[in-house]
Amino acid sequence: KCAAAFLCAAATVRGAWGALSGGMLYPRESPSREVKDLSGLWSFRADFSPGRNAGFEKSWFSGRLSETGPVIDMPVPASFNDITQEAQLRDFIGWVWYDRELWVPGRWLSDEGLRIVLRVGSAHYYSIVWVNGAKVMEHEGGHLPFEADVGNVLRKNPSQPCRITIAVNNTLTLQTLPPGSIQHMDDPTMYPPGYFVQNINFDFFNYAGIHRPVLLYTTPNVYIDDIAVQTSFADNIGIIVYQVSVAGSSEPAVQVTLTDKDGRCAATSGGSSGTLRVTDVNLWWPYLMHENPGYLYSLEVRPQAAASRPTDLYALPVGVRTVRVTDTRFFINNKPFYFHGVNKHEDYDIRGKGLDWPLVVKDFNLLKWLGANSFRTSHYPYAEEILQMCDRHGIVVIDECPGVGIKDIRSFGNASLAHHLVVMEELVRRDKNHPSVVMWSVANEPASEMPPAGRYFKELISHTKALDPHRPVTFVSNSNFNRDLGAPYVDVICVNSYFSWYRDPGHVEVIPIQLKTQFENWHGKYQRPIIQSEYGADVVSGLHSDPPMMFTEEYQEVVLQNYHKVFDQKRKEYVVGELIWNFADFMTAQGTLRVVGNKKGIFTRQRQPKSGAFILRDRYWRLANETGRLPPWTRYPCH
Ligand code: BDP
Repeated sequence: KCAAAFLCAAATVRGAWGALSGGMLYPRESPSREVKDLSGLWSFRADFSPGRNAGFEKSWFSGRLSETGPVIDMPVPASFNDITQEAQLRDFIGWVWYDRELWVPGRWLSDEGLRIVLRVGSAHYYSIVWVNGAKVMEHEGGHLPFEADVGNVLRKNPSQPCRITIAVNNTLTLQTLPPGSIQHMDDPTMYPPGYFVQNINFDFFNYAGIHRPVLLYTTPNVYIDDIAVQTSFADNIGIIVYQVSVAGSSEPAVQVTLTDKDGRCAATSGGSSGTLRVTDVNLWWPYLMHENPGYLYSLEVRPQAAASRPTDLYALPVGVRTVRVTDTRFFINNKPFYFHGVNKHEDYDIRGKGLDWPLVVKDFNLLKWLGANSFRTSHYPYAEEILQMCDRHGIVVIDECPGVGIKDIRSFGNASLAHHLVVMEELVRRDKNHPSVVMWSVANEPASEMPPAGRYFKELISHTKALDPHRPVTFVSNSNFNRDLGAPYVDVICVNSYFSWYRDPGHVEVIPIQLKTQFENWHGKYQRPIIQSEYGADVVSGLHSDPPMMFTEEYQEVVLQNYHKVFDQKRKEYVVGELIWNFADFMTAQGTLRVVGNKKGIFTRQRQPKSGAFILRDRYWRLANETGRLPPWTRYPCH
């Protein structure tokens, strides 16, 4: 099989799974750390050779990419798919190659007391990285960062510019997250020689490339490798239990200072682990739950190196808050919290899943306009920069891993589980300190009624709880409540349903009875709080019909209103949230059910509101006024 070779290439480089080493602190500048952002134009070539293996056979990493064939400009960060006019590149499966050259500051190279770290914010899906032709790291999986100390490689050639080469393969297998499979079409009367497609079981375009910034940053050789904080409070005293791991020194003394928003010292401590107590603490509150949401302290950590060596400094934003779940309620800071929010995607015209600041800020403005207090990172971890915005603005997050489309029984085996556990470790390692993150979601709509799902989810969820005993864990189900083998292990039931859409299309009148039955079944059986984690209807913006018909703005409105009636009854009992599917229209694979993408957004892909957005806005501000403590000037519609 022609394409088998490039799968083998992916298989031979696999093996990076295994124990995680080191922390994954977000690279921040400080007096001891510098950051060089390599965003911009890189050279790019997709390997269209039949086996997709020419790059390895001809060692494209050993010189400039432009020396081994034609290259095009490719922006980083961005998906490569929609950048050119070529359908072949949009739908490409296999290895793509990026490289660029840069000068590393001379003082970085001459100072042997510095580590120089190369970090990729995320690349989809399997990545291999070389510096000046020497392999420095491999990573499996999109949506999460990876990094390596490249100081030694760079110092070998201080007078030359530094060349970074990154090969990325978007091939999915039954053991990757998300899973996928390559199908070869062997009938020569129907398909050209070597023809194959990649099958996926998820409903968003499989964008690929370098999706988040590539950075070089420095730290001293004795450096803060990781920090973990756990917060609580008693009366007006905030309690921050911290743990610092310092690398490069066997017994470092650590000094910790907590400063408030105005830069005043709120508490201090010494030692690599300890407890800080903050009097008259400002708690971290969600947006619309308090007049001063998203309050962040800064935890300044300094290991004491030998007098002659530079001292590292890392300042971690910290929000003091608690999360607790009972069988009917979700509490933040001991107050019942109701999720009135959205599901999102990282998705936009041209850049696909590439991090894009104007889009990020626009989306936060829209969330606030809407009165949304939360979102789920459907169906993979979002950029750290987005979570930092959530921390600062008080937007609550259900943090989901890329466990989407697990539908094939072969994706419930040991290899899949082992990889899923590593991905959860990477996710918790990255996001554990974000106050906005209140729950982990280990999967979306897996085939959780299949026999192996019981053991799979039992292990996956208990492992996740061991990684982080302080946050509830869920996965999002659309299985039959009675046959769901994973549900017994979750803290909160998250259910997706599309009444009057995929089932009973056109019959909005069935929504109230079916939704009521859904809630009563799930709560009756599992005695857990429930979030309606998806519901909605496609709308081609601008289509109208009265009485409503599917795909018109009026139909989405009336679907929403019918769901809302039942939410209002059941939120008095045990329903703790509602998340619309979806915040905005987004691109999908082509198919008979999709009109240039999924149109269930309440905003178009270009972020213009459909009429459903106004229904939701009225509702969310009403809910906020009922459940929050808003000062008069923030109340809708004056906001
Ligand atoms: C749900 C999936 C989501 C889809 C949505 C839909 O979780 O990813 O986009 O259906 O069909 O089942 O619109």
